[in-house]
Amino acid sequence: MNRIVVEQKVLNENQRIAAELRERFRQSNVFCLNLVSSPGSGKTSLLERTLEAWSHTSRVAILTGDIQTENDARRLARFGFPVRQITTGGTCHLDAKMIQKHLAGWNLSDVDLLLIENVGNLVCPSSYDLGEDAKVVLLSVTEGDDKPLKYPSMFAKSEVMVLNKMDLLPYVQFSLEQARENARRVHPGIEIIELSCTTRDGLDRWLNWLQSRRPGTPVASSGAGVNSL
Ligand SMILES: Nc1nc2c(ncn2[C@@H]2O[C@H](COP(=O)(O)OP(=O)(O)OP(=O)(O)O)[C@@H](O)[C@H]2O)c(=O)[nH]1
Ligand SMILES: [Mg+2]
Repeated sequence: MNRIVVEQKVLNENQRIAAELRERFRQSNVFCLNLVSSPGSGKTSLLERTLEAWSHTSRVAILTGDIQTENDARRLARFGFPVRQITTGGTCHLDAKMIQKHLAGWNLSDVDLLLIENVGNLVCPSSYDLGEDAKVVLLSVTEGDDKPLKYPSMFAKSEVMVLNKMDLLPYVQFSLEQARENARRVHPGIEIIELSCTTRDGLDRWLNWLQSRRPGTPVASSGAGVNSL
């Protein structure tokens, strides 16, 4: 019983800070995406493929969450955009306060698109609003097509499901049809984008979705993400 009361307070406080962040993003015209998935589904890989498609002059910034390491920030820093690692020290999700703290010193009027990579976890991040415009959930074909039903909150709250590692489809027991149906059972309107961060097939659909959702996001430089599944 006590645990429920404490959780409620934490979530209310998070909601308050998330609302402040959302207002700041609105005032600075920043479009913010929160990428969520199990560990290893390919969040950092998708960000790598996305950043490499854009010119360095694009007004993009990235916050990446991890329980312990700075590996992801190091991977993403290679593309020349401002990147900050949020190391949670054990906490299994990002919260709005962490975002607020790690935005310090960044002038949001210089940013059109803020990409947040959440900690790899298909449960907890769904409870913590970060002030984002949209959540994007990644599911890789190695994880099983039943995941939308087993972890419904994450899929219900996400605008898009990116089905990643499509290059591995021939080698695993994963029904695309079932995965799509399961996702639509928990979220009838969910957008589904199938791609492979390794082969880059399907990446154009992801880049096009970003463009359509937020006109003004960078256009892919020629040759990037041109293959379709
Ligand atoms: N075959 C294949 N491997 C992929 C693909 N995308 C990512 N990987 C591999 O999957 C592993 C995990 O990818 P990451 O991008 O680090 O995944 P993540 O979701 O950021 O992981 P966490 O930050 O630990 O939650 C790496 O070895 C990637 O090379 C893909 O499309 N196909
Ligand atoms: Mg990562």
